[in-house]
Amino acid sequence: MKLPRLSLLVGAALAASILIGAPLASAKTVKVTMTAMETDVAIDNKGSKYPAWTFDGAIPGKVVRVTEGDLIEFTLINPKENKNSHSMDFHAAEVDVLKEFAEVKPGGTKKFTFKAKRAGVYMYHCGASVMVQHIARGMYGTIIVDPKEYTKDFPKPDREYVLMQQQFFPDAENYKAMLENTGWTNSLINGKVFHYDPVHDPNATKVLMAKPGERVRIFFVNANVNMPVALHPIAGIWDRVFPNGSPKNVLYDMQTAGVPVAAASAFDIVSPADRPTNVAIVDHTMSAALRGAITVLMNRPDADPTLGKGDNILP
Ligand SMILES: [Cu+2]
Repeated sequence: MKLPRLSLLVGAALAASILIGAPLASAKTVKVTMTAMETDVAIDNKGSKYPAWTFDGAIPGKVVRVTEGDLIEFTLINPKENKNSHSMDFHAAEVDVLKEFAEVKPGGTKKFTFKAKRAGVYMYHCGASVMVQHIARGMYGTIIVDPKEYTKDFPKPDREYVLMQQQFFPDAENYKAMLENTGWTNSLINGKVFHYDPVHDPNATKVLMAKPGERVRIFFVNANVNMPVALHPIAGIWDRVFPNGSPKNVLYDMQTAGVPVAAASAFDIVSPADRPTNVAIVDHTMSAALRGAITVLMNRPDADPTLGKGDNILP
């Protein structure tokens, strides 16, 4: 009689331990594949070409979006037609720089996995030597790790946009100038000079849009190789700033907030609900703003309902 009872107890304990571990079962496995491409891309609204190094042929690379706890299975393909080794450094990963982030020669492929343990917004970039050149030529992107749930302090926004800023060095081969921070002529926002600013560039056709009163969250990533960013919304105030995009880090009522090199933050703006307005999101560092780092956010009742929603966060 005693033995069956014991086995029941053991069985119950096993079931309990499995149940306690249950939340992990909801985490997803997300497969992400990128191909390093050495190719010409347009770096302004006129279509001027530049010999870029890219992930999948675009500056910046695609937005990777996962949820806290997810496992990312990543594959980097470096086609044999390329002349350089490339690599992947996800700032959201806690791994071994010499193993997971190692360089891949042309013709090679590398796979690694990591768990996205900490909610936030992070840069990813190529870390192959000379790293300054691989970033300055365009090998970077954004990975967003969403928290498992939104909260009162970290509410679900009405619209979301990703903005990545980069110092542009027209002499693509001169990595010494990149290291010495000389010779950069422009700031790129999501890969183009004045990408979303028809005020300063008549060739610009895009702006960010929202309806008056909506909460707009800007995931801002500083992909400059040397310069910090002072992000300010002209004619607005950041309702909240979340350094590193973490729900645990909340700053209220900020005019300007700094974003160091290779850092990222989430910036919330809620424009007045009773009138249409335009806001210019700038790196208030004047040498960057007037060289391309200005983005117009139009708040109007007839705002395009698809912009800043779903997959359309990097227009
Ligand atoms: Cu590279």
